[in-house]
Amino acid sequence: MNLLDEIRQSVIDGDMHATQRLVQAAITENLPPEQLLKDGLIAAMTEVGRRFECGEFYVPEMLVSARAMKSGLALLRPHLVAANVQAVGKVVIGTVQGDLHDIGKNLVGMMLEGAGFEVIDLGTDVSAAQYVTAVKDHKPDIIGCSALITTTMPRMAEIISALGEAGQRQQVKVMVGGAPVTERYASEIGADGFAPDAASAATCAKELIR
Ligand code: B1M
Repeated sequence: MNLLDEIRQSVIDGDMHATQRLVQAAITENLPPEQLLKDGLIAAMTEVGRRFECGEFYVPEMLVSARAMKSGLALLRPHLVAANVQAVGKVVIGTVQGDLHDIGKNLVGMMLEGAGFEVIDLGTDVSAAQYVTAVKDHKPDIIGCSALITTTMPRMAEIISALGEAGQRQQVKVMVGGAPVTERYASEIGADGFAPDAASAATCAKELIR
């Protein structure tokens, strides 16, 4: 196995220490940072997403892989910046106001990073006004809203209205998700994209910016 194969395998195995060691070795061997990102970390998370979608992996496996990917990305990031490698897009993500559930949202954020997006995480209990400010400050391609409680789902519609009132609706795509959210609800409130899980969130985000 070459170094890139080993990096991919370590992420798929969720072996954070091996990922760090191998990414460091690849950096020392002067492998191009962009190749390390695309053919190493992103390729591994694409495979993790595929395994999740076909039922081979479950949330715990996806979490440990995402943690390994993040640890490799942390070592690689300064080299990506130095080499001026651009993210594929920018996503501002958060859990909507009144809702403190963040496990799924964090997983979505990690899968988006694994797919090459820059992710700005606003945390939980995020108001429509905070989204509007974040769109102004960060100019993302996509905003992601997560809701886990049926009573907090309407906050998503309020966020979409607030973006319209602030004249920002044409600037950003809105992706929604969370256990009680459905494709039908997403379309009723005028969201651009819906994903039922973290793996498909990464696919959906890529489609939204295409
Ligand atoms: Co809460 N809780 N909880 N809880 N909790 C639920 C959601 C609930 C279904 C439990 C139940 O009653 N059976 C219920 C909601 C019922 C309803 O809405 N009708 C509930 C309730 C009622 C509450 C409280 C009100 C309880 C109380 O205090 N009386 C309270 C609310 C607090 C608040 O938010 N204001 C509360 C509190 C908590 C804890 C703090 C204890 C804890 C959260 C810890 C944390 O997140 N840091 C908690 C937990 C853990 C749960 C359950 C057990 C698990 C949620 C979870 O993390 N799932 C949950 C019951 C359940 O789901 N079985 C429950 C794992 C996670 C990986 O999945 O979040 O669905 P999920 O994310 C998936 C997809 O949905 C999707 O991708 C993710 C990964 O594949 N996805 C997106 C998520 N966001 C996305 C965004 C996208 C795209 C996809 O695009 C942007």
